[in-house]
Parts: sequence; C-alpha cells; structure tokens
Amino acid sequence: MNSDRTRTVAKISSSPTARELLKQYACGPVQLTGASNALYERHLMFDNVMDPKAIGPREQYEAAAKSVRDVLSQRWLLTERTYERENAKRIYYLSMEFLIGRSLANNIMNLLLDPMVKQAVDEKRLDWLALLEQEPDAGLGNGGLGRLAACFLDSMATMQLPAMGYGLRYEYGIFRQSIRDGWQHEEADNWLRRPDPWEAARPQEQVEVRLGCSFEVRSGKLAAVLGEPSILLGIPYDRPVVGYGGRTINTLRLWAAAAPEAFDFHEFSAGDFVGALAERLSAETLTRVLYPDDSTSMGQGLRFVQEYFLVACSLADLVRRFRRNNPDWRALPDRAAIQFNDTHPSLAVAELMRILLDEAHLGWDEAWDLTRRTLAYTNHTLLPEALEKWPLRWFEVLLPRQLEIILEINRRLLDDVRNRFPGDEGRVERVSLIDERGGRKVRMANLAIVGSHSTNGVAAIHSGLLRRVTVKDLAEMFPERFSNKTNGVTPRRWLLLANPALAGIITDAIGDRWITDLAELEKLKPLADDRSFRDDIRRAKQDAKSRFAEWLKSTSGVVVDPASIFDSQIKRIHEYKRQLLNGLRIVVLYNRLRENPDLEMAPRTFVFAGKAAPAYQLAKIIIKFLNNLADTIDADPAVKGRLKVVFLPEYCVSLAERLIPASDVSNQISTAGYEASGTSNMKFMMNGALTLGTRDGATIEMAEAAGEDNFFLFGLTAEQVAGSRGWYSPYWHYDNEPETRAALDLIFSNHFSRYEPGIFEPLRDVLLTHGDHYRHLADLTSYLEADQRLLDLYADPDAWVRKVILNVASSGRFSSDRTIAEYASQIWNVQPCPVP
Ligand code: 26V
Repeated sequence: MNSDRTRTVAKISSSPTARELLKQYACGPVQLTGASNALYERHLMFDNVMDPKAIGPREQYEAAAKSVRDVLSQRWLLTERTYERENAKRIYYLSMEFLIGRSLANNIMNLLLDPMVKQAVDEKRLDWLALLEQEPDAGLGNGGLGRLAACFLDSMATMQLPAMGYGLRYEYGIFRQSIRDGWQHEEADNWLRRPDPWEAARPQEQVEVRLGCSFEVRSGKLAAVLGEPSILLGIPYDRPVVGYGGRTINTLRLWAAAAPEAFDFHEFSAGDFVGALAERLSAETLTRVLYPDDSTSMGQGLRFVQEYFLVACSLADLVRRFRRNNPDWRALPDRAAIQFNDTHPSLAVAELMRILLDEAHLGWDEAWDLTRRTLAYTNHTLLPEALEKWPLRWFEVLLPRQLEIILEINRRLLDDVRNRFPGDEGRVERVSLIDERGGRKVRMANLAIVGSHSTNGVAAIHSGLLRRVTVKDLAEMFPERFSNKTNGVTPRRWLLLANPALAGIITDAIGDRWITDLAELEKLKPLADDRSFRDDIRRAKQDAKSRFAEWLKSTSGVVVDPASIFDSQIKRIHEYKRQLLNGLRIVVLYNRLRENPDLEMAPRTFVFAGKAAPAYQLAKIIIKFLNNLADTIDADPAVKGRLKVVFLPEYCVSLAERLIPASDVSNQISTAGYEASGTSNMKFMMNGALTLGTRDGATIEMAEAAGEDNFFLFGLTAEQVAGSRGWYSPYWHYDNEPETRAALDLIFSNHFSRYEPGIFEPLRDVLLTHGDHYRHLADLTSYLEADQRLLDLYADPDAWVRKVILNVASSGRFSSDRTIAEYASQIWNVQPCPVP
C-alpha cells in the first residue's frame, strides 16, 4: 500500500497539468483544452488525508468544488484588481437574503467547463449525480426576494458589471420542512456543518460595528444592557459569483458577527472566565439564523440588530474601498450605487449620513446630497403587515446618533411639506418618518424613499399601486424618483442548467446567443408551424416528466404517472397566494368524477410545494388540508389513476430546478393586487408550461408578451378586488353556485378529516365566516372555467405544443439580464468594466 501511495503522490505532484490549467485560466477567456483532473486528485488525496478506500461522494464533491475554485481563483482576483485599477463605479446590492441554491454545477456551466468535467467524470467513472447531491442548498432566503437577489448577481456578473452583493452569513438558513401526519414540522438547516468550499474567510478585512448598548444572554434570551456601548466585529466571507463565460467573477460578501478578540480583562481577572466567554457567544448569536417569516414584520429586536449589522459592515467596507482611490468625498455617487433589496437595509440612510457628517466632517446639505444620490430602494411588497416599522425606543438604546439624524431628516421633510401644502396636517402625518400612533415608530419605507434618489416596484401593476395607493403622498412630492423595473430570472440557471434537453433543442434551432440575450427566443415563433420542432419540444417535456417521476419514486416512493398532466403550484404558503383556491378546484374536480365516473377527463397530477412561516397557523392548516386531500384521493378507488395530489416537502431551489422543467401547467393564482411580481411564473413560462393565472404581478406582462390567446387568465382584477371591499359576501357564492357549495360541504363534512373531525373548521372561518378576505370563492368559478379551456386545449396535442412554443418564444423579456440593464442605465448609471 505504501509504495502505491508513493507512486500516486509522485505522479500528481510532477504533473504539469494543474499548473498549466491555472495559467491558462488566468490569462484570458475560458478556452480549456485537454482535460485534466490533477487538481481533483490532489484535493481528494491531501485535503482530508484520507485512505482512498474510505472516500465517499461527499469527499468527491469537496474535491470537485475545490478544483473548480482553484480554476476560477486567479480570474476572481483579476476581476477585483481590474475594478480597483479602473476606479470603476460599483454597484453594491444590499440584501438580508440571497437564496443561492447549489453552486457546483452552476459554476461549472458558467465557466464553460462542462466538456472537461464530463471527460473527467467518464475517466474516473464517478457517479456525478450522487456527487452533486452532496452539496447542501445555500438557503439564505425565504422566497422570491432572496432568489431575485441571486438571479441579479448572476446577471450582473454575466454582463460584466462591477457589482458586489452584501448579505449576512447565517449559520442556519431557511428551516428544513418535513411533513408528518400531514403537518409541517421545522428542523434547523445546519448547512455549514461541513466546510463550505465556496467561501473564503477574509479576517484581515474585518470591520468594527459600534452599538449604543451591550447584550447578555439571560435565561436563554438576548437582553440589552443599557448605557454600556459595545463593539461587534464583522468578519467577511466571500463567495465567487461567476458570470457566464467566466470572464467576470464578482463577489458576494457575507458578514458573520464575532466578539472582539480582546477579552474583558476586568471580568477575566475577577475570575469570570465563563462570563467573558458567554459574551462572545452572544455576539455570534447575531448572525446565527435567518428570520423565516417573509410577510410579517414581527418587531423582533434581534432582526433589527441584524439589519443594522448588515448596513454598518457593508458601508464601512465600501467606504474604505472608496477612500483608497478617492480623496474627495464628493465623488461618492460617481463611484458607488447602493441598492436596497426592500426596506431591510434602509438604516443605511442614517448610517451613511453619520459617516459623512461625523467621519468626513461634511456639512448637512452636502452629506444629504451625496447620500441621496448614492442610495436607491426597491419595494417588494404592499402587504401592510410586511412594511417595516421599528420602535423609536430601540433606536434610543442602540443607535442614538442615527436616531438624531433621522429626526433631523424628518424635521426638514415636514417643514418642506408644510411649505408646499399649507394647512394639510393629514398629509404631514402620513408622510412623516415617524408613526405617532401607539408607541412611536420609524417608518422604514418612508425613510428609504426620502433618503434615496430612486424608488421602484417590481412589476408594472405593483409600481402603479405603490405610487397611487401605498405611498401616494410621497410619490406626489417626489414623482421623479418613482419607476418600475419588472423582475426577471437568470436563463442560465433556470433554462440552460435546469432543462438541458429543452436548452439543446433551442440551441439547435436558433443558435446559442439566447443564453446571454434571451430576446433571441423570439426566433422560435415561426417554428410553432414546424412539425418536427413541435415533436422535439413535446419529447423534451415528456423526458423531463419521466425523469422527475423516476426521481420522486426513488427518493420518496411516491408514484406519479408521467402520462398525466403535471399541474404545479410551488411557492411560500400564504393566504394571498391562494393554495386554498387550488385545493377547492381539486375538490370540485373530485366531486365531478365521483358523481359521474364516466366523465371524460385527462388524468392529472397536482403538485404542491412550499413552506409556511413557523408561526403562521393558518398556512400550516392549509398544508395539512392539501396533504389530507392527497391521502383521501389516493384512497378513493372512484378516482384512481385519474386524479393525484402530491405535496412535496422541503421546497428549495434544487427542487424547483427539477420540477419546473417537468410541469405542463403553472398556477399563478394570487388575489389580484397582492403578488408584487412573482418570479416562478417566469421560470415556468421559459420551460414550456402554460399558465393558469390571475391578472396580478408580472403575470399580466407575461400574458401581454405571449398574447392573451396563449394564456389562461381568470378572476377579478385588482380594481374589482379593491372595489368589492365594501359589499362582497362569500355566502352569495355558497348559496348560488352548486359546485362551490358541494366542495365546501364535503370539506366541512370531515370527508378529508375522517379521523380528525373539525380540524378544518378554521378554513370555514377564512372562507365564509370572516368574509373571505382574499376572494377565494369569488374566483373559483372562473378558475374552473379557465381550467376547462386548458383541458380542451390539452385534448389537441398539436394545438397545445404550439402554445407552449409561443410562450417560450415570448419569455425573453423576463430574463434578469433585461431587468439589470434597466437598473444599470436608469438607476445606477454604471457601465460594464470588462476584465482583460
Ligand atoms: C419581510 C420580512 C419581515 C420581517 C421578517 C423577515 C422578512 C423577510 C422578507 C420580507 C419581505 C418579503 C417580500 C417579498 O418576498 N416579496 C416578493 O418579492 C419578489 C421579488 O420581487 C416578488 O416576485 C414577489 O411577488 C414578492 O412577494
């Protein structure tokens, strides 16, 4: 064994290939020829000092990931050096969430290393799929907002824009969901349990964060110690963001909290060794866990400190970088564009003012001008319960200087309002940064709008409502600040990586320019008339469905029929997203089949996936209902083989990548006016699913792009929903629509809860007694009609696939490259900075 080992080691270290490989990569565009697995062998052998016989897929994954990192590392450094040398204006994307998913396959794809990796995998006879499965999803986000941030990073790197993401390095990402007896259970997502090959710690670039109080752990809870200012350390951990083609490699910098190195010697010498260490523990608590609630700002103190920590670390870091090359503070807006992903980082308004006033010693007017010209804000939700308001008291205790600044901003703002609108005290109250009702609170959206030069919504309808309803008074004061930037998704991850079969067919038909210019997909339109192209598209979908069915069976034992229609709704569970409406549709279809067993109806598989916020009781009951629906239908011989419902646990980026390519139908059925944009809607469209949807968010623009004939729109419009607030009664539908009534009666007869009678009574409250706020019953009938139109189309396979092609061909506008191009030219005023 000894001599064997010696020989292998000698072979690897004398091999020139690894060095050559790195050299080649450092000098230019990615043109790797001649496969080499020297890097891989070296990592496998040396990193874990393991007996080759004991090496399993996890070690193989780590070795593969580190090899890819070796290959990209020089280019990563060169990217940063180029930006520094060019003193390029940079985009700083501040976000509490980045829902990255897995990186290995994505990075290999973007580095164009696929052929080389394939060769290595063949040579070594690796089980590549098993190896990829070893990488945990980086789930540092709740849903759409976090995934959008990840798509934007991909686009910015691909478009060679000098951008950096700033976020928090949560030790625990979004909780892992399991389903037991139909109920959701949460488990901690310890995603960093094993070393993460994608992160590089940069302790030498740590920053200090000053707080107005200290913290201690009292009976397991974090408590503020008033009047004792303290210092936290922010330690950056960098992750590479590989642009497609591998030319630009940007950085996502995530901050971890730590206690300063120096012990409290006073306590230490007094013998409180344990106390001093406990203090360190409390510092690290700060970035331990992501808040799993994406729609209620529950006023958690720890969350407030997390937000300030992100802001303080990121601004200190970017100001330090700015100062290296710019002696004049007045150049800041020409060198930095800071984008807020929602209000979560909007304390940056006060923090940047503090830096410019107290550290740069500028006067108020100049500091204010620079702050506003540097900052920009994106709003992602109109739900009142999600709009952040932080108690003034917390500012007093933790951030007294920032509070002073906010109050001064407010004083000047309200003076301006009183000048422009004399006597309009109602307006003064609404515009104020301080909500005076109840305990005084700071309105973070108002702060973000007033303290920046740009406020945008994420789809046309959403931006309109934001302007006309939610912050009407501010929009009247500063109309030039408001705009719309409809969301998009990266076609690299969501088409090229997730759906290689469809991507291949597209490339064969129109070439590969679509990968970086998705508008090219338009060229597919004439091919809707091409029989052999239609056959190819049909086959790709069928293959994706079969692959999904096999995966599902092998991982969970659940059997679905790939010949049935795959009809999916995957997203966070929320009343406004109306998974319950989808459930009602299925109950109606089930009733139709029970009543009329000879009814002709194509077999269907309804797939749900999504997490409920752990404290959102009703969302958890909805999950239970969907699971019981699935079990009851499975157990009913009357519908066997015709209807199937599946609730997939643990929805995450990787699950979306499997399911979306396999879906025929995409459900986007939020109550109109409530879904800001949606982004899974776009992923489904690109992957050849047809949409059953309401006129909400970006779905409206998707239907416009594809033509309403190629879409299945239904339900009340946002205006109709708003207009019905005074008079709507769900009982009308119950009394006058037999199918609606029969569906509800069946649910409340405990048909789906035979052994747990009464558990779905809360659904009666939501749908009937409490007035059906989200208008489920108002939209059920038109949902069923749209569903029928869809089934009629499915009966004509040729007509169906034509519409599929027209949808794919019209999805080009929904690339995040288009969105980023709009931000870059209309908000950030930044240009690409190519790396030589
Ligand atoms: C709020 C809160 C409240 C405090 C606790 C943690 C937390 C985390 C997130 C949020 C706001 C979530 C807003 C959001 O996710 N909006 C979604 O943004 C997507 C991207 O723009 C958009 O497509 C979705 O329609 C929108 O719901």
